[in-house]
Amino acid sequence: MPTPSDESRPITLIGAGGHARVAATCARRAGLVIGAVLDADPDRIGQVVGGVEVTADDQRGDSLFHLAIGSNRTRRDLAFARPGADWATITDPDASLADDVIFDVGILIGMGARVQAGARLGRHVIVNTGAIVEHDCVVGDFAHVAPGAVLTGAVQVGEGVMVGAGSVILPGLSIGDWAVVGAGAVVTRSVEAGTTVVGNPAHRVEPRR
Ligand code: JB2
Repeated sequence: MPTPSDESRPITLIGAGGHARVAATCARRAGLVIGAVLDADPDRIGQVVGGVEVTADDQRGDSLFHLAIGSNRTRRDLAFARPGADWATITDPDASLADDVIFDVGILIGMGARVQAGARLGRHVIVNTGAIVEHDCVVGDFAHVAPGAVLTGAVQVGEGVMVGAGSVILPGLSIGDWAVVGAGAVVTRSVEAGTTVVGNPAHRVEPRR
């Protein structure tokens, strides 16, 4: 497993939206070099992200990449589309990490985020600005812990889960794969895979179409 932000090679960011600007900021603060920023949207070509001009998507195979896109499904699809790629983890220097955190690849840990003892983070996870992942939590591949969200101890977050901004998940609960926890929710019971919960205490709602 890589240690966070230990790369000296330039990183190619995939995506050039708001999340890429966050990733670029954290990377530069961590002393990492952004070598290229790729976007599939022609309207974004020529914009500047992290001091680098955005260029068109390509299939270069020799780079170190980071999937800088907020959509969990898009990060998953693009990770599978580049199976042999080398993925960089970006850790903001103002994040706090326990010594024994286990990291998979391609993770972003934002400004002021905290990840406590015994936590495990899956591949291409986002622990966004000021989020807290407490002791012994497991965060599944492609999940996003949005700004200010709190996973209290020993929470199990499945693959692709969106943990909304400012939400709180009480200790020992499980959030099933691809579930969505709405912003500000207080989750007091485990959440089934693929469902959306909102409110305090959190209750299930039909997802917006
Ligand atoms: O296959 C692709 C591809 N698919 C989408 N290749 C490349 N190189 N780029 C791709 N993209 C690009 O990701 C889109 O064309 C788009 O420019 C970018 C995603 O930007 P967007 O502005 O849609 O959102 P974001 O992912 O940067 O930020 C979202 O998620 C964050 C976590 C927003 O909701 C933010 O508010 C949020 N903080």
